[in-house]
Amino acid sequence: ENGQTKSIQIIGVPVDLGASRRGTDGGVSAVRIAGLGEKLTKMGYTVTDEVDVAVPSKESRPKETTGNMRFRSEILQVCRDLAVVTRDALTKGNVPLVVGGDHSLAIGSISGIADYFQEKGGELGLVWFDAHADMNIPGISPSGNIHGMPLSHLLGYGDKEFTGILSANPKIKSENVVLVGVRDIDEKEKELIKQSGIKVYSMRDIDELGMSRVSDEILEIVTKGTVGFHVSFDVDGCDPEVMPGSGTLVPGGVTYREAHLLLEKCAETGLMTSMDLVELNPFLDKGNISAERAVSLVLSAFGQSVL
Ligand code: 4U7
Ligand code: MN
Ligand code: MN
Ligand code: MN
Repeated sequence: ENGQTKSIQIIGVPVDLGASRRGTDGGVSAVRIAGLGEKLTKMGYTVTDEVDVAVPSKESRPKETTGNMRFRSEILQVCRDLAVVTRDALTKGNVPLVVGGDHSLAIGSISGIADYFQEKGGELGLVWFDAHADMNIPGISPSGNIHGMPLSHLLGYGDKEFTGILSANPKIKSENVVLVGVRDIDEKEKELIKQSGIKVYSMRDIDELGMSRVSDEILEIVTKGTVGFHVSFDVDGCDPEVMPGSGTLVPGGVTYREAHLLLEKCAETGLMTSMDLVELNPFLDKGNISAERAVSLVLSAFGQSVL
């Protein structure tokens, strides 16, 4: 397309410690079996050696059925390791494509990416596609599950060790963040969202304005004053009929076509720096349909078009 081949590094993070339900660790395999690497190569990308971040299994760790931040130390280690991996990928000229795993991993992936650009004096934009806001912090979270807490920590709220991965600075500024697809927010989480000032496009906004206009508005926000933007794509932002293979389904979500449109428009800006694909759970899926659809969506984000 532009003559020069872009290089992508797929980073597997088989973590499910951040969620109550077992099985998101299998999301990494599901996406690979659906042909992610091969299909990106077919599009003309160079896909460099895939790497995995090591994650302990729930069964190998002492039980933690309650608590403010379940499996805190294990997930902190995973996020610290992952941050170094995403930062190094960018240093080597590769676009990090992080495949999970539950959404707790985004604290690590985005910390590494934001740190890389911060070092160069640039701010990172962030599109957070999700049925949930992921703005809980320990003490207000109703579940203690860290997959409900990544966005707050990237904005500098919550546990100091998680906000301080690689550097003490908040990784993302609230003015550079947009949440889209949201339809399930906890009571106290709502207050933190308001306090933070991040822009939220709910399902109602998509209904009223249409995904085309919503996407344009989102992209204006995340590209304004930034070096580019990361897309953190939680598959549960899509409707459960589109993505049955996920653990925290909420009816009334984004359609398959709307999700494609948003991601096609992300690609068109030429400013997407990196992406997470999270919350796939193949044990809840019908065949491997959710992973196959997720791969197709990722291809759109990387510029696949019909013509
Ligand atoms: B996901 C929840 F209470 N808000 O914090 C919580 F409803 O990464 C769900 O978006 C979080 O899938 C969902 O546990 C996290 C709950
Ligand atoms: Mn999420
Ligand atoms: Mn979610
Ligand atoms: Mn989920």
